[in-house]
Amino acid sequence: MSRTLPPLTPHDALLVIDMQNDFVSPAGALSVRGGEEIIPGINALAARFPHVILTQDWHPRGHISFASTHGLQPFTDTVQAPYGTQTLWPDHCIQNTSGAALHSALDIPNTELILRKGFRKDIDSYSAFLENDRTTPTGLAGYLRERGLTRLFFCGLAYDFCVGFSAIDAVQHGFTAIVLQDLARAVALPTTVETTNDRFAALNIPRIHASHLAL
Ligand code: VGL
Ligand code: ZN
Repeated sequence: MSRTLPPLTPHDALLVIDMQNDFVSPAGALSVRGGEEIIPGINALAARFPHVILTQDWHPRGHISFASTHGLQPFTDTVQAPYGTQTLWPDHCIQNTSGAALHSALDIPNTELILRKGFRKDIDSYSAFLENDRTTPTGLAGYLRERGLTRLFFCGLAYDFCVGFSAIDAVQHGFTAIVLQDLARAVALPTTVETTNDRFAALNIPRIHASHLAL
């Protein structure tokens, strides 16, 4: 755990991952435990960041990642997609539904970009950079590069899926990534949190608390 970090610069961006009703609300379709409690901290941190980018999971009906599409069970069943094993989820974040909307308590007026991902019916996308086929780009790397945003701080949901994959891909695209552990919550399927922590460690991705950020 890092204790101090250099102060923020104009090259720093906060990426707020998938703070949508279906993940955040206890009654959401794919509710992540503790999702609501990180909202105030995210709002407060975002207000002090020079740049803020939000992501939105944005699936069509019948999406490949929905268990219902295959007549299978969410969380435990998987399918073999052309790109490999795809975990199956409850129907969630369907385009233009209230479940896909950003949570109403999220209050980040200085948001510069809302990036939608997972909109291709046959490819899921945990990462904000690369879809689950690991080859289809979302365009975010080019956007960040063109804007000179080089150091990226990650918070939101879910720690072990979209936050984790995004931070890892950020490093693999040449960006510096830092994860705000206290401002993220996990789905926590068996082994997913451990696997995420191991991958962060292997790539030297720091996990810090927002209070350790010298703003
Ligand atoms: C996510 C599972 C399915 C996430 C999105 O935001 O972490 N997890 N779709
Ligand atoms: Zn999804």
